[in-house]
Amino acid sequence: MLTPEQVKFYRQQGYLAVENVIPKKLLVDLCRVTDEFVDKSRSVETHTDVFDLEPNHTAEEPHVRRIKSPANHHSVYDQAMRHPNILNLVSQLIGSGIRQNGHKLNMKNPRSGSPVQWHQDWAFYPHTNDDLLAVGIALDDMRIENSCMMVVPGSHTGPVYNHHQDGVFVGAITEANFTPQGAVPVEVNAGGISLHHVRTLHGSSSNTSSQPRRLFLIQYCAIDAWPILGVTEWNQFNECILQGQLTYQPRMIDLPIRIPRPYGEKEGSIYEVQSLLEEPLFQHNRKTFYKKREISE
Ligand SMILES: O=C(O)CCC(=O)C(=O)O
Repeated sequence: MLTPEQVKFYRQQGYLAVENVIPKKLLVDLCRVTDEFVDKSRSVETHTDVFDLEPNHTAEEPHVRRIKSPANHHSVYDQAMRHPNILNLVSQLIGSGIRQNGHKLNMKNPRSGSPVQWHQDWAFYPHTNDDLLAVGIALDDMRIENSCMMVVPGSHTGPVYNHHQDGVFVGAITEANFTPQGAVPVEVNAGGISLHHVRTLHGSSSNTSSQPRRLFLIQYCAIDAWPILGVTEWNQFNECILQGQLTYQPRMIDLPIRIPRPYGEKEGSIYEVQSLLEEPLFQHNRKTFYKKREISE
């Protein structure tokens, strides 16, 4: 269980790191299965329903930047997504009725790894209330050196930023003078988790270190939060309920949203969509913290 101090920290700061959440055996299994997936990626040359590939991916040297929807492809990921150690903590923050609305395993190989530009998850999936958060299961120790996620504390109560450029959704903040003022690293050891609120500003740089960085991200929603962009497949939607009963009375909160979300010439993963961004703050293969402050090359 989270302590009252941890709950207070999450409510005030919009993020939290919790150590020792995933049992050792499950962590070992997650790492092993992930290695197996990377090995399988040798047989593909372009993005698939399972793999999002780094530009330098080859059969000899596989570079996967994301396993898409991993819990749909292997029971070990599904087990982790439903693990009571996680659901009990998430319940304390968004209530006991929980639905998941997506999962992905983001990987940054040593001395490579695409950056994820600053964004708010709320721009991708606004709901009738914002009791939504993402949990990141750390498969490796997450440190600033190997490009752990960065967040701006308290930003979950601030503005909803523009993620559009020339009328299309680019999945990253496009406001001219935006700088992630006060950003901090979310450092956590392998087997621990990060949690961030759906409106918290976050992103991560390229990995210039010699250590890998693998983060299994799972998005959890309060069961009474209804997706404003709608539901395409009703049975599938309900299969995503992890705890609690379906409700026909979504809870509505007065919150800013930005829709619609027309895509430009790039669709697919966040990396693809963000590649249209004209002024990315994180640069490829550089550990740029943000525009005006470079912490290392
Ligand atoms: O992998 C990361 O550091 C952040 C990922 C993220 O925010 C995303 O995939 O939406």
